[in-house]
Amino acid sequence: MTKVITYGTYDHLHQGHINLLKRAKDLGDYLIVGVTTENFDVNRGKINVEQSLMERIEAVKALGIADEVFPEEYFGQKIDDIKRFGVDIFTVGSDWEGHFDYLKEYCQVVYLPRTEGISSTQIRESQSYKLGVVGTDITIKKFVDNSKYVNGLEYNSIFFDEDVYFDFSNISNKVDSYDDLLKMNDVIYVASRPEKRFSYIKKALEKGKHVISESPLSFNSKETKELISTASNKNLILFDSIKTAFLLSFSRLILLIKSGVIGEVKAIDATCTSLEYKDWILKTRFSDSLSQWGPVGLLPIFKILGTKYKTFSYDVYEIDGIRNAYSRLNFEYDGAFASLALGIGVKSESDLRISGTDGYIYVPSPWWKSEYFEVRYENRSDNKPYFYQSDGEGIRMELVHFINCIKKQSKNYYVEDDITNAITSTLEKINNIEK
Ligand code: C2G
Repeated sequence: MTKVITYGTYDHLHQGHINLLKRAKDLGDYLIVGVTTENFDVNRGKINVEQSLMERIEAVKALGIADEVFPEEYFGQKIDDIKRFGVDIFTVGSDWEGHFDYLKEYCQVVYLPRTEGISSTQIRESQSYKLGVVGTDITIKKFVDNSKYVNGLEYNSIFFDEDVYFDFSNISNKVDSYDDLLKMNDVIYVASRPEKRFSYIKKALEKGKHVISESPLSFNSKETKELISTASNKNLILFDSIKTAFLLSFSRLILLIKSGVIGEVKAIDATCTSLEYKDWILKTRFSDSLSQWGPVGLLPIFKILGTKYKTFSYDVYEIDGIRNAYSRLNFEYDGAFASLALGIGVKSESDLRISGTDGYIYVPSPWWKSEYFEVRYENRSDNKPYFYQSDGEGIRMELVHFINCIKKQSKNYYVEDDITNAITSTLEKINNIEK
């Protein structure tokens, strides 16, 4: 019996895939098909896959061509599989010509002709959304750069609503008014100063546009609730943009904690500081430590301990005339504490520690974009490092999820509405008193 093996993502299974699977089957008597997992695809730079692993496996199985279907999870697995299944022929489409020649040591390698004129990318791009940007925040650069990697989203134009501080010369197509921006685009990215976000978001939603906005959406609980309910009533997607939530390492860390690897969580200590944009903030008064760092700092606390803290206290300090340039926030929960230090005029070790009854998790500085963390125990030999690659500091995955939510009319489950509301209401408590 001649055993043949082939691999693929098979996102939105199409005629090209089907032709290839038939040709592969014709090479022998028994066809084995490896379907890539989400994790493996992200690691090999394929971030736009829309269907889940189960959906893709089911679709391949339903064709009835393959005798066996299984997940492909890691680099190097092909060698293992070939040995494990006793494979005679490895095959893929001619787009991979030469790439898998290293497998010739283990079996015959055949590159089959590819079907021209059809691809998963084409199917995913068949509905592409035009992206308009409003604001002057430094994050715009990274955001527009990373949007290029996302199928179904196409940067279109920008409205600078005030004098720009940074060199945005790489960003083309400036428009003269927010109304023009709304007319030309399907989705709006709001990166203005915090106090202007509410009115931009509100107007965009009223015009039927999906919105992704820097966080916090507002410093007023009523306003944030209003935006969330307007979006929901109009079946529009509103994303409270906190990139860290989409970092693979951060989302895996949350799952690990929920599965009990460090026991019961008793304390969370997070520090977020940077001097990088101090000059900008001093000159433009664009933000302070609370608006700059508050949402990301609060994210692990609310994700792990929930949004219903028992007590909340804080201290804020002025530096160089910036109100709230350094702040410390303390939360008390039933049986747990959390503390947060946020600074734009102070530099400190910006790490994250989550302490539990069995051990703790350490995420090194700068933890909000770290691809690495460690689970540590009393007995050091039990310590375990974790590494998860995420290109684009979470922005790419965030945009992919944003587009998927628009297409599937589903909710953002990385930053849920109760977290968005709790971020606003917590920052509001400080702002009300500090005004
Ligand atoms: N294919 C094809 N014709 C097309 C599109 C795809 O023959 N028009 C083939 C590809 O060459 C591949 C298979 O269909 O052999 C699956 O394609 P994808 O789902 O795009 O998967 P791919 O990224 O090519 O993964 O470990 C994974 C493998 O390396 C291949």
